[in-house]
Amino acid sequence: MAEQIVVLEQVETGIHRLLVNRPQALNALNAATLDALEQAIATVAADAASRVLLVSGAGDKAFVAGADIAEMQSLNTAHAAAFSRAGMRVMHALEALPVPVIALVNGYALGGGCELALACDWIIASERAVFGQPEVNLGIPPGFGGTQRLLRRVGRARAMGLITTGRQVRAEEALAIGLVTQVVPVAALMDTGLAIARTIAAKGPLAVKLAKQAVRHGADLDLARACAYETAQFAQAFASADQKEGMRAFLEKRPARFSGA
Ligand code: DAK
Repeated sequence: MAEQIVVLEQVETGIHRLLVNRPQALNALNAATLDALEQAIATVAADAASRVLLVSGAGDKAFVAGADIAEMQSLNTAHAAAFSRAGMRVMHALEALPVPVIALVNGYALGGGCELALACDWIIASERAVFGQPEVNLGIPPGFGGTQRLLRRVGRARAMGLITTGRQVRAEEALAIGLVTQVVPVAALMDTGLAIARTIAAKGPLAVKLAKQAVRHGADLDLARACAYETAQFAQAFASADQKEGMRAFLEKRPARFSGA
């Protein structure tokens, strides 16, 4: 059987890992990979038992080295638009997942690969991670939301500097500018992601989802509207069994048994 270009596996109850699996091309995103990613993300979205998604790349050289340049080079305008829409759909779908999504980046995360990592809620990097938006070297600007998500993650001046020069940054600099939240040895990357995933999976599932929505939507609103949104999310939690169980368990001095309802 042919190797799957995208592998979705359930690592543990509630914890999925999405693996981009084209190591021979440094996991570059071609149209088939984007389609497979879209399907896999839809599977996670439809799984009510899902709690956390980890995203990584196969092999030891790259998370994802970008959109597939070999496939892109001969695109006409119509195909380029279709390719761009497919990439945008993947990034939006990933970002819109109700559960936290963590990118585990080892090696190159360039162009569309950096954009894929940016569409995740946060990024944990190995010491060998390298980030960049080198599209200007190819005569194109970023096309999968990189100008907007990098801007929101690291600020305007830093995003502008990285995007217009194509300069690549290593893990330590990525940490210093807030592009990643943590840098760990290569061998510890998956275990670090799993440990965080387990911590999240043990919390009230509905509370985690409501909090994620508030952070995500609130980031694009002014403070007053964002706080009103948070109030609505907070109030919604009080219609849940999880809120009753969480508070009862605290008062009874025992661990909570959340159902996600
Ligand atoms: N696409 C296709 N193949 C790639 C690739 C890529 N992005 N990156 C690497 N590969 C392939 C190489 O061609 C090579 O294949 P073979 O020659 O073995 O067949 C294999 O992976 C190993 O790569 P190297 O031999 O180059 O490995 P090195 O260690 O020497 O170098 C590198 C690693 C990551 C520094 C180098 O491979 C590199 O510079 N890769 C390209 C990085 C890059 O420029 N990435 C950005 C791609 S542009 C759009 C929407 C979005 C986008 C565009 C349009 N629309 C609006 C339509 C997004 C654009 C991008 O992401």
